Amino acid sequence: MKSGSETGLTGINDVVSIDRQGGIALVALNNPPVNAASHAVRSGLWQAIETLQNEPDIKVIAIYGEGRTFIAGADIREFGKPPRDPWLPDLCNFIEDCKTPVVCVLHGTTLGGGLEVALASHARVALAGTKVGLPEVSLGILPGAGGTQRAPRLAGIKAALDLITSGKPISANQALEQGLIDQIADGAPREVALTAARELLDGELASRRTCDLTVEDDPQALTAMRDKLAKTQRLLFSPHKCVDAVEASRLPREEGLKEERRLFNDCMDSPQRGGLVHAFFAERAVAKVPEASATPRDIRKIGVIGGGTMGSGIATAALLAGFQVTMTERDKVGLDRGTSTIGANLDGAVKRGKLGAGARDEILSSKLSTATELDALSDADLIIEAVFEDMGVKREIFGTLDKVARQGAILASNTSYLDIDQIAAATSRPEDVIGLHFFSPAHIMRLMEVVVAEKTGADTVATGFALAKKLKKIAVRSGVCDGFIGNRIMTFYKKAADYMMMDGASPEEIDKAITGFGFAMGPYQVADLAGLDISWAANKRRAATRPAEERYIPIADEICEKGWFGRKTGQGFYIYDAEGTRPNPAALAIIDAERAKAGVSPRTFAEDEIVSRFITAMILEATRVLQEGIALRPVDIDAVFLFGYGFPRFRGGPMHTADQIGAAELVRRIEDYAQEDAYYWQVPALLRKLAESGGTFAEMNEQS
Ligand code: TC6
Repeated sequence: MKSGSETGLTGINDVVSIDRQGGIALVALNNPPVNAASHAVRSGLWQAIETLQNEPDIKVIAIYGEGRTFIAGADIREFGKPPRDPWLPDLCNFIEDCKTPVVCVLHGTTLGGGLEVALASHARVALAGTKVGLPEVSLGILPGAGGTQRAPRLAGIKAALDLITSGKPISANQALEQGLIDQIADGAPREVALTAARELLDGELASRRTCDLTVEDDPQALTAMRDKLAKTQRLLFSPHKCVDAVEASRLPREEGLKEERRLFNDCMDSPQRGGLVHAFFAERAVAKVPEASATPRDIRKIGVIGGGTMGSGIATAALLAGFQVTMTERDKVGLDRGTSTIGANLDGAVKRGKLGAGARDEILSSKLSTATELDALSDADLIIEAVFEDMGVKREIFGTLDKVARQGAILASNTSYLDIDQIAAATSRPEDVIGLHFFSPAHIMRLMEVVVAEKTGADTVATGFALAKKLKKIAVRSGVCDGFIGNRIMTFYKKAADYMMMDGASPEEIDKAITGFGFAMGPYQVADLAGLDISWAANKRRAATRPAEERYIPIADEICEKGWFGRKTGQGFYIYDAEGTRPNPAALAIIDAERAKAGVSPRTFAEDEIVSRFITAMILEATRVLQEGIALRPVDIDAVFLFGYGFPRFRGGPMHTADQIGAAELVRRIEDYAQEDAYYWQVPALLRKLAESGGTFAEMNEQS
């Protein structure tokens, strides 16, 4: 402790200080950016409580946070490192046992360990607008600082189960209704802390120990939650442990806390925790790009060229973020179709609670305009082209934009494969040209690849990232190559699936193995949903440059030749009709015929072999993308697959998974598979280097 006095400020350490105001001690936390309960915060708070409870003049202790939030949780960066005393659970018990009443003032996003500190104190006041929650489950753990024991005591078992197993924050009003907090107040945290302390002294605010409350048993709520999780969170570990821990709140405090600790440790040991924490940081790490320090251009008006599914989705995303949008199409029919798709998208947003019912029509009438000429985009700050994938058409459009767009406007293409350098070369201002690759449905999917061409300006890149933030999307920087990061890797691993299909596995078996790994959909379910005609067109485009050594599987092309493009035509690899979804016997017949033609005698593939080949292929191509510098770091590839391709979050992404498997084992697998097809299965130099040096992709993230 630096100094002490009867009145005035005492600095406990760099992040915790005490201000004595008569009989009231205000304890301020100041650990930017989110007041995470780091070791310094925990030890500072411990010392503050220890000191103050031994000062007879101090009648109330009020804890509040400086900056944008009260404690937003345990410091996630300390996870996996050796624990340092005091532990958060011990600190919470220490606060609960404190002889002097303790009140916490909550503001911002009081989450996880932050809410647990508050639940352990003797009264809680939240600033209006505060969000509170126990999001630990989304990091693969449970609220292990007494949250599973104290939340049920205050809010009941059912509300605690919902809060803890969903991980979703609730509003201060909901928290008040549930009994998690005692009061909502207006003002600055310090001022509210002083008032709350005075009210506590006057008896206007009640003070009580949460552990003294008894939990009303609710076996029905526990069973209902277990049933729900068995269906919806089958593959996840921690949600089920959360329920067990809440159930233990029926025990006396010490026994319940012991059980919570046991279950918490099980979660900490689960590999899912590592994957989920990696995903949390991946989401934030991708914004750290070389161009981050450039000043983004001001974007207010957005032009979207094309009213198809993609164009309408992009326009919807922009409208939902409050931008003024002009959509162009070739004719009125196209515009009507686009406008009605946007209307339907906005209806969906209303249904999902993202938009108020009245706002839909207001947006359509005041924020959206349409035109059949590109001239209408002359005042747009950013123009996003989303027409079909044809280089000639795109170059023509960009040539025209070069003439009509205002100076300083950003010209973006939503192409999923094509060369942005070539598109940029159709203009006289390549520094303004960039790829903004959205994923369908564009108003829902969180990923956006920001494709940086050779001459793209740093401020153009920074604008892409700033736009993504406004659209609530996760932007990942990609270099130029066929398919950029995501589609390039997908095109490669899809071939591994096709080879297994040709050699004996059915599309259904492959999809089942991949969904069993945790993907929301298998590759053939995805292909049917995306439209088989899309990959058919890409296959035709690539046919001329396809290397002679490459094994080519024409099964999907033949399905397309029948006019079956997947879901949109009612059949593809599967049939979609009133009887439900099932394997398409005609597609299976095509597969049989192709095998016979190629002289393949089909063999069986176990589920783990399917997963191994699929994931190894994904990592193989991802490693090439990395060594070519298309992706900046392994974590960028993880983010692309987590947020754009349904990679199971609890596995942290392909590169995090690669580290779990180990580079040496991956090399061994590739060399093994290469005995059948030495052209497809080639060990990338970077992977071999990691295998030889014992290095990891995680280390590459840290070094970058
Ligand atoms: C827990 O409490 C367990 C308890 C039991 C123990 C026994 N730790 O998201 P932003 C960083 S588990 C360390 O961009 P926002 C973040 O990485 C925890 N660092 O801001 C970023 O750093 P960068 C339960 C953290 O305003 C910076 O802060 N709590 C933590 O959009 C800004 O973050 C949670 O799960 C942390 N806990 O959103 C809450 N939190 O600038 C996790 C953030 O170097 N956090 N950082 O990249 C969040 O949900 C959000 O960060 C937010 C603020 C809503 C608090």
